[in-house]
Amino acid sequence: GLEIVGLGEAMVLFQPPPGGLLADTPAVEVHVAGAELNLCTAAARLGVTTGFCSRVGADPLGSRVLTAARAAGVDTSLVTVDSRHPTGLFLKDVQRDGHRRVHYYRTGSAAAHLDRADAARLLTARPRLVAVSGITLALGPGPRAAVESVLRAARQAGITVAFDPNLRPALGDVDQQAAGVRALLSSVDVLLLGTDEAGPVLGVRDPRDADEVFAAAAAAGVAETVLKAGADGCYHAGPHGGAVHQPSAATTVVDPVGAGDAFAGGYLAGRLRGAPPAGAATLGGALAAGVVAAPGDTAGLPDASTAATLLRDALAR
Ligand code: KDG
Repeated sequence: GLEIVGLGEAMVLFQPPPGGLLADTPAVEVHVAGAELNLCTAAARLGVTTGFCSRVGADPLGSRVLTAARAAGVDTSLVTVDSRHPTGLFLKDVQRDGHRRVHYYRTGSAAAHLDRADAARLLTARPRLVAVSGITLALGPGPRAAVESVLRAARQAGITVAFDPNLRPALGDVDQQAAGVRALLSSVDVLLLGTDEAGPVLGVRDPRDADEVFAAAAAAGVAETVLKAGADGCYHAGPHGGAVHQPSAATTVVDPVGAGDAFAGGYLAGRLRGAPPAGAATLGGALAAGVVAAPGDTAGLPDASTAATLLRDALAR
């Protein structure tokens, strides 16, 4: 069976090569991306069996998503091909000051038509862990219902729920997205969130006060929390519950998008294989450092043999 299944939308990403801008680049790089697929790609690199549950269009971009997922070792038998709606795409611009902007072309996409039927398909696969994010909640009522029905059934089915709010200003009002996430927290086992998300999602006063963030998440019913602090690394649970800081392993930053997903994939893979939070966070941090050093969302992940060594180290911690 599958250990991790990600539920969400994958898209094709068109991005100028490093240093280029959409406004005048003569050529773009083409990548496949999507938070939950990125997470599965990272976990698969570590040898964890992963699957992706989604819909793509019956078009070349859909083929490209499927091909990339399979090449990454991610099972696609839970992806359906929708002949009536297209595969979504997005463009990414990394400005000269390092600021990035995404432009989505995903309204009405195949994955925007996810619904309870997809949840039912996912549940029949009986993964050990399901990875979902706030992005899917923001895609519309159908996708939201898909996430809700997976979460409702998960505990009974013995499936661990990992959740990343992934608040996306380009998808609409962030406070509304945060409220949607908050409503589901009592069904979440592992919450991985960014410091910029802790305020809107958990209502904490100081999002960099990791102990306050952990306490607020626990009060909302979350068993395990990881706070991602970007260039400042992360905070994971210590042996006695309190938050422990871990510095970032990144040395070169080319494109930070996708780092959170790689971190989550590494962290969850480590936890599934029995690593303590500290080891899992080190593993996630190592994968994230690779991803930020390369364009695209998953380029820069370590090769399988380096990944195996990182996993062994994580288990030894
Ligand atoms: O975390 C990276 C994602 O944001 C990116 O891959 C695109 O899934 C995506 C989204 O909806 O923003």
